[in-house]
Amino acid sequence: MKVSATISASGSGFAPILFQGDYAQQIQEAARIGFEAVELHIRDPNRLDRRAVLRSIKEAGVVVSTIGTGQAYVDEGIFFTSGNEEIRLAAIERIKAHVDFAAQIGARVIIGTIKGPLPEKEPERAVARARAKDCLLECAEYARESHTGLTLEAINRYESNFLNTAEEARRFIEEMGSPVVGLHLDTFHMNIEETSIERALRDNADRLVHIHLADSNRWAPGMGHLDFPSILSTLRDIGYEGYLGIECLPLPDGETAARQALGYLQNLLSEA
Ligand code: LER
Ligand code: MN
Repeated sequence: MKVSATISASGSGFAPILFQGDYAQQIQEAARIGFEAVELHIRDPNRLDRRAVLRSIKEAGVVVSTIGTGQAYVDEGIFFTSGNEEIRLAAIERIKAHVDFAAQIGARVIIGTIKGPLPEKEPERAVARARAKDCLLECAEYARESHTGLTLEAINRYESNFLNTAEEARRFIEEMGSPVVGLHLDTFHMNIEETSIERALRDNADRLVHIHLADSNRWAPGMGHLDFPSILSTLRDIGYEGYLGIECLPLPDGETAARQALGYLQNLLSEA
């Protein structure tokens, strides 16, 4: 299990990111602190200086584990469940652009908040859910053709009313039946939604492809009251070999949070 640092351009409404600013510089900074992998949160890959990012990844010798895509929803309002076809098509095109870049760098593409919210009542709710499934299936087929994986993230009820628990996300993945969509869990959301974080990890081990780590207060692991020794030993027990993406608030500042997360987790990982 390698620890991956979240990086994003500054100025997004999405806050729990360790390194914010110029991507190429922040990749160097994450590597300098000791991270072997990075998770790039990108609003629009078509507006990114991809060459500079590719150069920086190579120079820093880091792997890109994953690409976060939620900023397109938070900052631009495009999402899969929308009743407006233009908005749905824009969300699909955006994810396809992420897949193109991810295929180039061997990363997985995260489907988190871009899935969008559901209306409160039926029958509109079921219609929106089916729209999300169709959009995701189209993206999954595109990803499959370029040998790229997608991760579907369960997100807590205060941020989304669609796929809150590991079980709900897992069932949605199974209904879709695409081999390239895996389950993505996040300890911050799990702390709110799951009866037991460890049990949810065990029950869904066969689908788990990515995990975000943050403590109970969304500060770096070790700064709240989650039991990370137990969480990591469960991940080890279930044979999880993916990345540990540190998606936490950059508090008291990004570098301190990054050093805290990495030092704390490396210590736990070395106690095999
Ligand atoms: C949202 O809170 C979150 O956890 C992100 O990973 C969504 O993409
Ligand atoms: Mn997350």
